[in-house]
Amino acid sequence: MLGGTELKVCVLGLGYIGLPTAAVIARTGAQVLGIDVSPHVVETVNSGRVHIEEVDLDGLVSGVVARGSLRASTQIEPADVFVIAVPTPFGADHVPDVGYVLKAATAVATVLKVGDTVILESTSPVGTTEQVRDFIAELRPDLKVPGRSSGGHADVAIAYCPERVLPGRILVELIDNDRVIGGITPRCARRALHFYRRFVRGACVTTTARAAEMTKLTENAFRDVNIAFANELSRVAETLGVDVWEVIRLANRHPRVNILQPGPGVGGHCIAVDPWFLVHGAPDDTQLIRTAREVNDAKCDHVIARASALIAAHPGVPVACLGLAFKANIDDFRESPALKVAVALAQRFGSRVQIVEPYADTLPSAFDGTGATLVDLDDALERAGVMIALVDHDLFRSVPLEERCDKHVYDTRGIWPDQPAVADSRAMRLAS
Ligand code: SAJ
Repeated sequence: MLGGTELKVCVLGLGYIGLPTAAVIARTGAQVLGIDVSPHVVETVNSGRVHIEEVDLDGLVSGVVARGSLRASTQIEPADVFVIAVPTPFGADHVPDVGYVLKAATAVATVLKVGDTVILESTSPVGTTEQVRDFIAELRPDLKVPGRSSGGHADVAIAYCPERVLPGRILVELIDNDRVIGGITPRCARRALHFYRRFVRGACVTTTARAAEMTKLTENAFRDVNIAFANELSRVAETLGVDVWEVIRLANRHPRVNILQPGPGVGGHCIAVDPWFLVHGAPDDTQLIRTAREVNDAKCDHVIARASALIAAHPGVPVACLGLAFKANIDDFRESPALKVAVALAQRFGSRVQIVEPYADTLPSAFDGTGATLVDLDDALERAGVMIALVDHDLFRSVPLEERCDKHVYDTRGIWPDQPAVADSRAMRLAS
């Protein structure tokens, strides 16, 4: 059935990855059923709407739902291909929690039949796809699973293919990015490859499930280590009284240097989480990866200390915190360092603190009882005497110098290169 127009696909998890993936597959003419534990999500998708903000996703979902190619349910149904895209958080001590993956595998096992393909897309510790295979083998002893049954071909294919898309560009990157497809066996990898060819324009490269799992973790750990380098540089530059943004701009003129941008820490549900899966898998061999995580987390506390010192140095002056999202131009506040900083400042300075976040209608509950208020950018620019820039939303970048030059500014993202260095930065250094 693979490649035919009647292909039935079941996507488990309709979050930031699952819903766009389900919609893109539905656009190829496949019959897609999206499964989610939340009745609200299921209802929203079935009415042709979306519960997450992502460029062009609303139009795509409403189109494929109207055409009858995509529907959602809380109950799994038989299909030809199952794509598991559920969260993999970590628990206490950063131990990975693959409970949602195994729960999804349990549901798949109830309807699995000869000829089906099961693909895990969730970012997972190395060995999880084999765990899924073992789980299915135990629940369905009637089926020959790959790599465990001797004699003849396996009845089902099981593979790992990590998503690698960037929030804000998901629909483009789902199609254009290369995919790494790791099979439990080479035959499993080829089956999954055949499926991805339906909608991926980038190269599809096959390997083992374990190598594909580690590849995904490696990509995000690589980025985390490089951001940690930038964050460490920003602290060195503060100590030495140098403008880190200028140093990075100049260093990046070297043909083999490409330093990332410092910020208030690393957020989101990927870069701040996935490196721990490598640390957990090989604790004695991951000094650098672990330290990078710690450097990035410590940067957030450092920003809270410096911002607090700046605010305390100007008693009674209204403060504007610009941004809560974990990065620019998105509405996602998960693991957001900007949110953590703003909440800490609101808890300490109460109603003096105003929050500007164009992607929020109300303040998150973490601000309850602090006295902080959500205001629009114009109000903040009119009233605030201290401004802490926490997110590089385009809206904030567009504020010209004439609207900021009379304020005490702490720009944690380097969005305003023309902001004059003020005596405050020395005061902040001494106080923090
Ligand atoms: N950040 C910096 N400085 C930078 C770049 C990012 O401080 O120079 C911060 C951001 O502000 C944010 C965090 O890092 O708080 C993460 O943002 P991001 O844009 O680096 O990454 P994500 O989490 O949106 O998406 C990443 C991507 N991975 C890589 O680029 C290697 C994406 O391709 C993955 O699909 C995604 O993780 C995922 O789902 O794993």
